[in-house]
Amino acid sequence: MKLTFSPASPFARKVRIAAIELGLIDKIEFVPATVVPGQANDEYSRDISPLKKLPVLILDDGSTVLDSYVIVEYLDELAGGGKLIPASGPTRWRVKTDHSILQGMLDSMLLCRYERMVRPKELHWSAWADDHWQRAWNGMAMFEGRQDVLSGPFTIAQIGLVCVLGYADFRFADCGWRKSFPKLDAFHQKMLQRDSVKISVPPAA
Ligand SMILES: N[C@@H](CCC(=O)N[C@@H](CS)C(=O)NCC(=O)O)C(=O)O
Repeated sequence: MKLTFSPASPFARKVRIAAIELGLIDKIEFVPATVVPGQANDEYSRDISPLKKLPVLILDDGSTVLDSYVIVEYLDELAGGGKLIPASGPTRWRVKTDHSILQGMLDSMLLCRYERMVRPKELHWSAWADDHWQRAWNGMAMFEGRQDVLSGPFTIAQIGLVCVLGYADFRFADCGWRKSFPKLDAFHQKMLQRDSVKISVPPAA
């Protein structure tokens, strides 16, 4: 299998952590891809995904699996199922919902970053970027109070939270999340003891 990848992408990091934790990392070839908002990549759009986003998992028969959540679900099934996404019961739906919130936080952080850093200055819309940042911040505030996630078993929700906090450090280094959310800070430090989390920290910006 191949995975379109960038070390800066929090979504690709989620898949990398999951693949390591599931013991599947050696079965995946990481293929660096350049997809930039505001720039066409006709080959990628035609051959890999019309959405022009990474990560995409390309199976040996040439078919594709996306997006990052679906890739993790696919890998989880390959590893026997129920490892990072509970197989059934109320926990399954709680973990999936937590992950959806974290996914939305990452989407908002990315939009915020694109608005502030990629969009030409004269076209900036601060209220819109601030609104998206606030969604991410409100999500962090919510997870600060979720002891069940912070000290619970390692699932895709915890992986998602690690990716949110790592992306906050990477792209919004001055946002002060550690000071505002000490329980998230303790969680993040604990998670960094896992090899999968440590080796996937985004490169210095
Ligand atoms: N929902 C997607 C989001 C993926 C995503 O937004 N990837 C970003 C990189 S972090 C991207 O490819 N952006 C390029 C673009 O929008 O042109 C997932 O979970 O995989």
